[in-house]
Amino acid sequence: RDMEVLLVPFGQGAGRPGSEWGPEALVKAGLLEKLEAQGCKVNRSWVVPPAGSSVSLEKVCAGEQIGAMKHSSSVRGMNRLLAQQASAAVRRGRFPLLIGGDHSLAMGMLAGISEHYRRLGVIWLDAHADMNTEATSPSGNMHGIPLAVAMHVAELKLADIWPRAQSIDPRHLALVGARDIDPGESRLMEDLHIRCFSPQEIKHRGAANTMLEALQIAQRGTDGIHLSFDVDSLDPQYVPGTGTPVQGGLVPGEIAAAFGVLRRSGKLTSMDVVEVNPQLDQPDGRTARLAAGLVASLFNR
Ligand code: DIR
Ligand code: MN
Ligand code: MN
Ligand code: MN
Repeated sequence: RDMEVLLVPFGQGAGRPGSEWGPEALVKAGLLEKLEAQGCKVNRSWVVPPAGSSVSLEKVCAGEQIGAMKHSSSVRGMNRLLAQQASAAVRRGRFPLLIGGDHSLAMGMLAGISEHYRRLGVIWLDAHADMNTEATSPSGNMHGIPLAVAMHVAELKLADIWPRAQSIDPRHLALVGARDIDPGESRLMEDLHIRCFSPQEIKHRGAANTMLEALQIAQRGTDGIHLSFDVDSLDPQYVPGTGTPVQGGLVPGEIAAAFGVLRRSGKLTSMDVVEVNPQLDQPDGRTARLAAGLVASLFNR
């Protein structure tokens, strides 16, 4: 498989620092070598603002603050750069794999990809629902709003990030592993009839069965499927290195089984792995190693 690995050392969408070191940790954990060993052609690029300094980041990202959201202008600026790269990767016929970084980066990814996959299905593997709006966000953190942005129900729209973007239809979205849902998110999920598979349901029915149903939701009537993998979907005992841990999460075997379903389907057209925070990880880097192994397993032939 011809892959475009987009390494984005950016964490300003999260409430605490550290996820900007995620790409380095995942590379160090051998993710790219694993992919290559499995026969993937890995084209890698670091997506950083020109000149790489925080000063130029602010310049690139100049713009007004949106409501009370923190770092909203730099998050938007970073996502514009990312959308451009993601779109270019699809145009070249490559599979875009984003390595973040915090989950606000999914906005740039979905913006760029949706230029090509106009009816994009999305599988969102996360402890959270990530569909607060600027009005409902209890934290002001941009990593809590990407799905509301993607569905064009927030103030910020995908089209503000990438002009040729297409919004995500809630009927083509499946949430997997969510167990920490804010009141505004819960209302939106009801209003839009969004399917959410809780860890409880996954444990009861089995991870493979659950993912089969999630896959059907993302596949029916769509022309591509994006998998968004927030590592906090896993239980904190396995992923100490993430910024917003929530008890009662999935075990690695459940993610592996769910990924097996996705791998065998051959339907994924893009992916991100986000919210690895090496500053919070154990010294042995176990969170990055676990995430690297699971991501690589998706592309094993
Ligand atoms: C919370 C946390 N719902 C918020 N969101 C996180 O800040 O809006 N998403 N951590 O991954
Ligand atoms: Mn998330
Ligand atoms: Mn999360
Ligand atoms: Mn209704």
